[in-house]
Amino acid sequence: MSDKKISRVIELNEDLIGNNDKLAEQNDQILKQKKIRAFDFVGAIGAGKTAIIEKIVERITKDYRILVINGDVATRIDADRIEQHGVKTIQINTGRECALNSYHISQVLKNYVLDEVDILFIENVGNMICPSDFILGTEKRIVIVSITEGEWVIEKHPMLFKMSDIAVINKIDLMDVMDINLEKMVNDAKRINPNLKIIKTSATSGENISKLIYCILD
Ligand SMILES: Nc1nc2c(ncn2[C@@H]2O[C@H](COP(=O)(O)OP(=O)(O)O)[C@@H](O)[C@H]2O)c(=O)[nH]1
Ligand SMILES: [Mg+2]
Repeated sequence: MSDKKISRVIELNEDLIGNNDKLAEQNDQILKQKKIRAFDFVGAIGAGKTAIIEKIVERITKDYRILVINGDVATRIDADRIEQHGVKTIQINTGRECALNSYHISQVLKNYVLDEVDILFIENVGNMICPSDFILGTEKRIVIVSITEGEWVIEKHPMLFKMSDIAVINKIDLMDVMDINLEKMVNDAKRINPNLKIIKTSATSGENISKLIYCILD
C-alpha cells in the first residue's frame, strides 16, 4: 500500500447551500425594506466575537437602536453579556448545527417586530468551517481571529476569509507574551482575499475599536 498522504474534499449537498442562498437573498431584501443594516460576526470559540460586539455596542448605542442575535449551540451566556450594555438580544440555540443559517435569520425577521431597529449584529456559532457555506443575507461579514489561535489560523481557513469583508485580528494586547508573526497573518489574509479590510484590535484595551466601527458602518 502506498504511504502517500492524501486529503479528501467532501462537497456539501448543493441543494442545501442553494436554498440557503435564496433565503439569504430574501433576508437581505426584507432588511433593506425595513432599513436595517445587518452585519454578521464569525470566528472560532474564544476569538473575541462577543467581547468585540460588547465594545462596539457600548460606543454606538446612544446613536443607533441595536438588536443583537447570538448563535450558540446550547447557552444564552453571550446574549446575557450583551444585554448588560442595555441592548436587546435574541439568543438562538442551534443544538446540533455548527452554524447559523439564513433560515434562522428569516424566522427572526418573520416573528419579531423590528420597526425600532437600525442595526442588527449577528454573532454566529463559534466555528471557522461551517459558517463558510451559509451566508445569512447581511450587508457585511466580519471574521474575527485572535493571535492566541496561532499564526497559521488564517491560512488554514481560506474559505471564511474569502467570504468575509472585514478581518479582525484580535488580542493584540497579548503580543508581548505570544511568539507570533503578525505580519504573516496580515499577508495571508491579503493573499486569500485582496479586498479584505484588515484591522488589528484589542477588545480588552479598546485599541482600534473605533477604526473597526468606522469600517463596519462605512
Ligand atoms: N487579552 C485579551 N483577551 C480577550 C480579548 N478579546 C476577548 N478576550 C477574552 O477571550 C475570551 C473569549 O472571548 P469571547 O468574547 O467570549 O469570545 P467568542 O467566543 O469569540 O465570543 C474571554 O475571556 C475574553 O475576555 C482581547 O482583545 N484581549
Ligand atoms: Mg461569543
